Amino acid sequence: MSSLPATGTTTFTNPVLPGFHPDPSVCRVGEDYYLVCSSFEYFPGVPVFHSQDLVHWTQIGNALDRTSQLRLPPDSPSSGGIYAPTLRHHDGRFWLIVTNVSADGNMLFTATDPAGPWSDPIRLPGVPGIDPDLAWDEDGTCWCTVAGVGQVRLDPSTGETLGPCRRIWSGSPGAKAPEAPHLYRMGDHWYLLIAEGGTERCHGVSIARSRTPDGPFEPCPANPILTHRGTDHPIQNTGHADLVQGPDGSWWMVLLGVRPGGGTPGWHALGRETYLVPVEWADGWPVVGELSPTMAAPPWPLRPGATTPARDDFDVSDLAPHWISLRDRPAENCTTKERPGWLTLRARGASPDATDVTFVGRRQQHVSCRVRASIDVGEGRGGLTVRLDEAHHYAVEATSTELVVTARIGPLSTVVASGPVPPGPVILRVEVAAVEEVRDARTGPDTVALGFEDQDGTFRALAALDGKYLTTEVAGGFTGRVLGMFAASGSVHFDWFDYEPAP
Ligand code: 6LW
Repeated sequence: MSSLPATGTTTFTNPVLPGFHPDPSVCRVGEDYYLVCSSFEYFPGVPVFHSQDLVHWTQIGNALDRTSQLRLPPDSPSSGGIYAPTLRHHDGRFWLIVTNVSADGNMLFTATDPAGPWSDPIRLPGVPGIDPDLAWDEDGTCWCTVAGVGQVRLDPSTGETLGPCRRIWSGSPGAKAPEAPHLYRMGDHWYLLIAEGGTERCHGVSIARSRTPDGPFEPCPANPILTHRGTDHPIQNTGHADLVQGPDGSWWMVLLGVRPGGGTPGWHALGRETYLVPVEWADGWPVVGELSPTMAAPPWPLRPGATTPARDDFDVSDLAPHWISLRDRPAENCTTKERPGWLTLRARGASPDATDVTFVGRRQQHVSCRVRASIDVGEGRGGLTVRLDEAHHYAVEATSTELVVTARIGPLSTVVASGPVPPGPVILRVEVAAVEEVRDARTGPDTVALGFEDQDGTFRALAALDGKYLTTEVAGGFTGRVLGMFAASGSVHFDWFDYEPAP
């Protein structure tokens, strides 16, 4: 293997999966790596990524793309739904275990191709709690370990549990929320990796080991092996990790972290993102390398995969896998077939306040970015929205005569600005700009400007709003910003949608 990365670069950028991509779980099959994340109230759920270098990830599908696999009731809350998957490869198949906290609890899925199709769910009524992990020992016993930290043996072909769920570790004394367990056989030991301290600023990663998969577990004397709690590191909330070996046999960790911006307490808009960090071993324990926005490239060729183009013209009938909707996506409400070359959204809920609003969006992946969409509302009403959840969103909405900017922040909802529809094709635009200067403690992380384009392409902002209200520190929950199109009444057509990082 060449010692110089193929791209000639000597560094890579963290996060490796920017935007709302929390709770990463990774597995390796030969030269290929696959990674999955939590998806909460969004449909399709559990995005699946592929990489050959651990640095560049291409989305190849969503594991749960049928309502038979993913039931998200219309009234299920934001940040409900799908929590913390584990992805493993065993016995020639991919295994995905995940919790749907809004409907079916713990479930197991299998696939021969991680791009899909994935099986219908095998329900796991005997597996309690969240964050299920799967590991197999030499004699074929399947161990399912959950937050807490509990463990139960499982027949993965039926979902039947064999015996009771036993507590095998409680994490570090005094630390809250021991969760996100992953169990690995390495040499003579079984290692139990967990997150603890909660998924906010105190998050961290700890580990214990045992000679047998079910304990007793001996904690690492250096726990937590990774945390940024109590520091002013630009990457915070670091935790919920999974381990994997690089192509050269070196060890690496994927984990989640956030990038708070602005003044105090710091607000993060993009949700929990996926990071990559090297791991070395000393005295039989993992030692996590320094995590930073710019990292030394691994010693194998970097192999960038396909990137998502800035523009989606809606010229192909199936939506690309990065497009997500809320709770379900019935074909009659979201189609590229009604008007070829356009995405047609047919309204259900009357605004982004509604849990059943017809919405198609993508994750905000850059702290500064620009979204544009060409819209034809006909006699209907719809537009672009910047969404954290039903109770936290901004929108620029068009009718046949008027453009309106709305803001919903918790219980308060207001029309911020309005103006006449411009002549010619209507192009709505949103610009998110990270703050360049924190003027005082209350300076938000970014500004969200909403408006339209003149015929010469000039941006006409109708309003520019503080982005802090669309962050997890204000809204709560586990998700991140999603930028997208919605229909609030009638049928609304979109000719194209552009997402670009700001220059
Ligand atoms: C997840 C838990 C956590 O189940 O947050 O960061 C919860 N960790 O492990 C939701 O993502």
